Amino acid sequence: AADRAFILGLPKAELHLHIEGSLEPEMMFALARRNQVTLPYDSVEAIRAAYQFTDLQSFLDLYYAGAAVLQTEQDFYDLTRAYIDRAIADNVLHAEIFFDPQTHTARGIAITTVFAGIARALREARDQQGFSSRMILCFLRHLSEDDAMSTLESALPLREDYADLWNGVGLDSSELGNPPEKFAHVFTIAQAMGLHIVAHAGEEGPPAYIWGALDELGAERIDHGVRAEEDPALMERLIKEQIPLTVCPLSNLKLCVVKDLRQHNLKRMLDAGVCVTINADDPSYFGGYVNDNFIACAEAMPLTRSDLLQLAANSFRASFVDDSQRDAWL
Ligand code: ES4
Ligand code: ZN
Repeated sequence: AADRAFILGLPKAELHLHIEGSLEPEMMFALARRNQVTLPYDSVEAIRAAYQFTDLQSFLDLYYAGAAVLQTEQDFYDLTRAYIDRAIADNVLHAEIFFDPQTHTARGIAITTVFAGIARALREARDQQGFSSRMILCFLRHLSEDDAMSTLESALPLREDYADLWNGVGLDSSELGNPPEKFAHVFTIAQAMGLHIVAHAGEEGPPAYIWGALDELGAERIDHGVRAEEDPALMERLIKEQIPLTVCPLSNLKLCVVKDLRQHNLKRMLDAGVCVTINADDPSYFGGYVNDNFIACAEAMPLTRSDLLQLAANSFRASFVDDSQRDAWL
């Protein structure tokens, strides 16, 4: 049996968490009612029953539809507040939270509404509970680079107001057919602005997309990256440069990236010396928060206490906080 108490007791950082993917069916229902949005489901159970995915796109279709209930600053606050409570329950001390402004601005929601709601919850949790966090603005790769550029421009005036939280940009959504190179220009500008860079790569896409994320976008961490194992030269680079992978095991299982967690390569990559971390991705859709991911891996692989300690340490090592903060956690 998995070392549940040991996992719960491990202080950890979460580095791959889409805030829109933490929207639980109960809140989706409540916000739909509050905002007079009609959902194509008549119960919370019906929503959960619909969460059976065959690949990334089959998930994204429901994820974007669900996000339509998020409309006001209070909605984004409530969503973030609920995530923080779950994270604190899992002994997460620090979270770097992805958000997808384009999912909301495309529906006429102002980007300031999105920033303000998320940030109010994060600052309140910092001040009242000592919960540390950052915000990573993600561009949707199924949209054009021009659209990403307009999004970055619309966020620019918010840089000072959110300097305590917003320190990075990322790339998510439909990977296949949307290689990193498509966004080289917007990431060059973001990097010149002093923002940290991450990108989803090697989830469904080939190792070439991981090379592209590193060399064309300047990614400092790779989100997922599980297909790196297919390319020995890439593995060598990830190990030599200690480029972190934010792996999301239950996500990989639910999206059929792997058939069974016993076949997942997380433990092999950890043993090879890759800086692997465990994360929840979209916990409401994939059936578990970060500790559920740790427990499922500990049962399937299995992981030793030393592996679990390494994974937790890696999460702090890979975080985008100042060295003094990082050293205090390690
Ligand atoms: C995502 Cl699992 C995953 N992959 C790519 N983009 C995403 N957005 C939210 N979850
Ligand atoms: Zn993700």
